[in-house]
Amino acid sequence: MRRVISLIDMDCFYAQVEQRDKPELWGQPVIVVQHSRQGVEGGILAVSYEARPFGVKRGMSVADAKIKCPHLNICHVPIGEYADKADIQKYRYASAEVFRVLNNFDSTIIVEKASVDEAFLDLTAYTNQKLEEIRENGQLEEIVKTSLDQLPSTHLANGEDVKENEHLREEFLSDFIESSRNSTENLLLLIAAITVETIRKRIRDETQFYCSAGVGNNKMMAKLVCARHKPRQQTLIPWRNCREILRTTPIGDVRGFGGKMGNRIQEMLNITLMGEILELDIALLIETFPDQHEYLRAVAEGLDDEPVRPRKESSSIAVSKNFPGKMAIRTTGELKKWVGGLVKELAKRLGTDQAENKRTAENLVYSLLTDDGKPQKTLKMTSYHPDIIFEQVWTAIRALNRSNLAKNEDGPWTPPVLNISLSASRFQPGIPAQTRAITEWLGARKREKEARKNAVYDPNDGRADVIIEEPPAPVIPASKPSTSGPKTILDGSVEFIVLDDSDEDVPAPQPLKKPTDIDYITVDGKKISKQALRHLPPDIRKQYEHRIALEEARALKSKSDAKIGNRKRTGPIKSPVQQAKKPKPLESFFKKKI
Ligand code: DCP
Ligand code: MG
Repeated sequence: MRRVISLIDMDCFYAQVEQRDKPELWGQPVIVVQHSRQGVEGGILAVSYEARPFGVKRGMSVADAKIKCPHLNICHVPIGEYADKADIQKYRYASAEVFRVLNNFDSTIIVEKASVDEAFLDLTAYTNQKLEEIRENGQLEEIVKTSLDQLPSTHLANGEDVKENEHLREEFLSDFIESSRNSTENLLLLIAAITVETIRKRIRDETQFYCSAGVGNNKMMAKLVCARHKPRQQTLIPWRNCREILRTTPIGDVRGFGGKMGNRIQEMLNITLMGEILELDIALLIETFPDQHEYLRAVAEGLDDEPVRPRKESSSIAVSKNFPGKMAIRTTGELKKWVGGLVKELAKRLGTDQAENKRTAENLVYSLLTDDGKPQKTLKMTSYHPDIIFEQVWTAIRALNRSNLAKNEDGPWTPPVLNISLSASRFQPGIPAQTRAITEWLGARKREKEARKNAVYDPNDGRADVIIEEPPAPVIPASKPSTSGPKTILDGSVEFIVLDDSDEDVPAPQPLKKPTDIDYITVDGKKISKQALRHLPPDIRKQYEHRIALEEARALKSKSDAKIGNRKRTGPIKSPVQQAKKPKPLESFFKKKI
């Protein structure tokens, strides 16, 4: 049985997001531009359909685009909070709105997120079920008769469709509808096309965004025909028309053949169109592509069995920054600054992802692109704390400097770095206590700042944004809270993080116990319960424990000094400069300004 697959692709997505933000831009030529750096305007990422007839294209310089379309409206991608780079979060949120519609439409439809603005839908089960219902209810004739009216933005891909007018569009569709009386396969596609019209309308109603779609028997054909009648249209490709469409399709237009593979086929076989593969001498095809000749012939016939995989979240979260040409990074200090900014951005995105999707990355891959290769390494992710991620990544990266000169922050970095990428992957369900402790400590600190005056106890387990305000009096729960996760407790002067981990029996915080100095340590001006220590990664915990021991020894010493006065002072008296405390490694670790 052939499958029923659709690809939905948002029209000029970033441009629509900007148009929705500024409604006066609807119907206007709009481009979305990467933010400028060092005064140079960034590249064009999205072009509204109103600007396209002027010849404005993605990748073109803004100056050229303005010459082509003088009344062009230019929108900029916001700059990130941490790194001087684009922040595409608002487009991601817009994308999430679209995916909410898709995921909620019907539970029998499999939705695969293919990119920020593209989704594959497997409608096989849905359309078969619908067809059964239609047959049971004797509605077949009615559906066939009314379907043309239900397909106002649908085109039938038959080769002639690219030059069709409205009259021809209806004629081609009517022929197909007629054929579906005797073909279950076509009837299923017809039901799918009507359903996709409904889904697109729902996306429009709920998000204001327009999109286009392709409907066919597999991912490759659905994707290929989606682009045929953009924007705000959809295209249906019946199985019998696949060969004809591929006959005239440039090889690079087919999904998976836009890169190296497509180029190799064109160069080695001296062809440009997908259909030409079927016209080649088969012996030549086997000789040139001994391992892939069968696959290539199948593609040229329109076959593709790649499943639609239910995928709501991306399988990796990555941040990356290019430093092309003269912008290449050449000093350790600059590299450190960028790695720091990217780590903060990554940590922020990972934190959001963790809260939304209740999952945690296990791996962290860094890579540095240089003219002399692309060193990369996979690290185990021990924490979502940006300082800890930075420490791990920077420790690994700093060893890559090949300069023979001083390797301090002012020193040179060779070879110059053209791109930095950090990617977190291998997501596992859940939030490990260790990660949670640190992430939520940071979250709790942020919330405390906002609600310092009134908040006493966060009953939302550190996970929700809600803080119950104005309780009758400062209350600290006397018994162990039933939910797991850190609790933030304020007694007016001292702020504590008390961790409640389900697999360890943590004594409940005792009401109104006034802390002694050694119940907590101070990091970055905040007092942290020592109970929190055992949730930290072992290496960090060791540093803490060492520091506590030092503090306790120091406290004892100053007590005894106070008793005996300064009589026993030995050694030379230190100057104020010498006396100025050297920052402790741990302190600087947590306070690091990067
Ligand atoms: N995008 C980007 N950089 C690229 C390609 C795309 O930042 N090299 C962003 C901007 C696009 C969005 O992703 O708006 C979706 O990409 P599409 O390829 O789907 O292009 P559009 O949605 O802009 O236009 P179309 O209507 O052709 O799909
Ligand atoms: Mg798009």
